[in-house]
Amino acid sequence: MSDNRPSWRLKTPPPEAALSQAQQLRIAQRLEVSPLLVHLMSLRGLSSEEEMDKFLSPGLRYLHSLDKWPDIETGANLLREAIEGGRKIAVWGDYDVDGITATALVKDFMAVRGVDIVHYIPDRLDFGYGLHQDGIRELFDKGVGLLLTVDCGIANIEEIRGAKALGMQVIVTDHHLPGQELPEADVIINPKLGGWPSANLSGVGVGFLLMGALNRLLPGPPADIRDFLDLVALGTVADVVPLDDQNRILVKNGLLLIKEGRRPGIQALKEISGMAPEEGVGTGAIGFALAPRINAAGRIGDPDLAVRLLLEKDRDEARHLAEQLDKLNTKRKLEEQRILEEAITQAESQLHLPGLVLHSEHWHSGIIGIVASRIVERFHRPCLILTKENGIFKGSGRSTPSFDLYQALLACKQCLYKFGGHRQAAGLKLEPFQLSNLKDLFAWAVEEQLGANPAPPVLELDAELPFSLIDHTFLKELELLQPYGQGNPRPIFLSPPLKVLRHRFFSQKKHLELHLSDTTDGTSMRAVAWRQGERWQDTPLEKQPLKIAYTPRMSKFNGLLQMELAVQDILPLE
Ligand SMILES: [Mn+2]
Repeated sequence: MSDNRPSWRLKTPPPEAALSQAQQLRIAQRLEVSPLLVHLMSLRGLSSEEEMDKFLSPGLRYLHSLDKWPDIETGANLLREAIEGGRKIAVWGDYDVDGITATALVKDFMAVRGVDIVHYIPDRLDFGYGLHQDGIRELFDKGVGLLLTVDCGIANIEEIRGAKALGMQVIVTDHHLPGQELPEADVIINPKLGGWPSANLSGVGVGFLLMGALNRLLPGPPADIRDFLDLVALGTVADVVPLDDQNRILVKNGLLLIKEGRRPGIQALKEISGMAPEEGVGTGAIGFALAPRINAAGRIGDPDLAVRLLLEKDRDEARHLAEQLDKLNTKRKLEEQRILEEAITQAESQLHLPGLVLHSEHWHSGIIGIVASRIVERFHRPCLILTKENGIFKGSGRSTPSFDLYQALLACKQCLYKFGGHRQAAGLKLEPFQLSNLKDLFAWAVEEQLGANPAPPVLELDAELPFSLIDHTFLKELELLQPYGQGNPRPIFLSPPLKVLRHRFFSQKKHLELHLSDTTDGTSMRAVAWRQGERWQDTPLEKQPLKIAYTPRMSKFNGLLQMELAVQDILPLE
């Protein structure tokens, strides 16, 4: 196997955010934070005291007012007319967390305003993502007169034409990239159409704005629209959209609601994931604990289970539903592990290629996407994973940061039956006889973009941080940078040269614990390198100085809360 050791690079601020030491110091004094925190914010592209203040305290007052968002008013008016005219409304969502939270948000808001609507989440295996004729017909037969899509619809030209032909009104809300042709909906609300204060909203974020506008139009006392931000945070984080200033405001405030645990369904998910009732939830906990359990419903079960959970008002019933999701998630994890092992074996036989195409006839199509992500993490090259369903290969692809997967699939389109997606992730279908063509064309397309020998991964470091500067105050300050996400990664620091006082491997030598002393100031700290035991097994760690790339944090150790360093990587100094 090739050596995947990342090369380390110390980040510098983008030119427009480069500050002199005097400027950093002045801003630090005004905001009452350390100059290092100001430096970390400039690395994230922030250049003024005002921007940094807003970043540290992103209050809801900083959200752009509703009339700044194109087409939201028009959509809200159409909804109001439909409600007043007694038209039955259906919301059509998606089976991932963004689509499920968006569906729950619309339904919950409408219920609070006394409007009863129906919802529809397509089945992943039978129909896949987006609208389909059978479902539209089903809704029509139920008397639905207005179809509102969330997190989907922008690509469903034919299906929306069909709905219109049946006499339905259609409002499309979506955040996916529009194609050449737009659907003939009554209103299309999509931040990717341009003119929006933020193009990065998630599906549930768009739904939230639309309900906010409708809230002002309906007669009677308005709902407190802030109550729905927990759903917005959940869907936005799970969809991994960039946390730009507007998304940061929505997410940071939504996470506070999740911490409070007011929505029984989210609270039950926290509990079943082993979190304390009032425990704070960061983007990490959403990614590792809450989102996978919601997604499990759509991957290998019934996505409706997750919608019901998020809408449930009764705490006992919510707990019961969360248990069901948890069971599905456990099943998903086992299945994922099995597929991953087979996929790794295949990948290892393809390491002479810059891109991987892995396939089997019996991998679960709801899980191959996650496995593709794991393969990319491990082998640092773009990967397509295919499985056979109804005699046809169905695949899911994941990309590396510098690679445009959608462009690569465009270059393979002559052998594909169907494909779609974006730079980082895509889906595809092909006839089995095209498999070897796909392998050739994909290898060629990857080499075309990346060259025959892809560059080693780069580990970006925020700043050099000697151990003597790590204290509780600094750790509290770091928390202000949360929530982390795209464009705002968790800071990773570079240590000065260190001496290893002692070390041990634990959990069947999977992990490595180190006691380290900073040679520049004599401070010692405990550090843990998770999942790196195997790698350092044969290195005489005490014999040589080394540097680490690390993140300091609070951790429970022997029942006590204490400071600990999470080690990303180790660099022995010869
Ligand atoms: Mn989405």
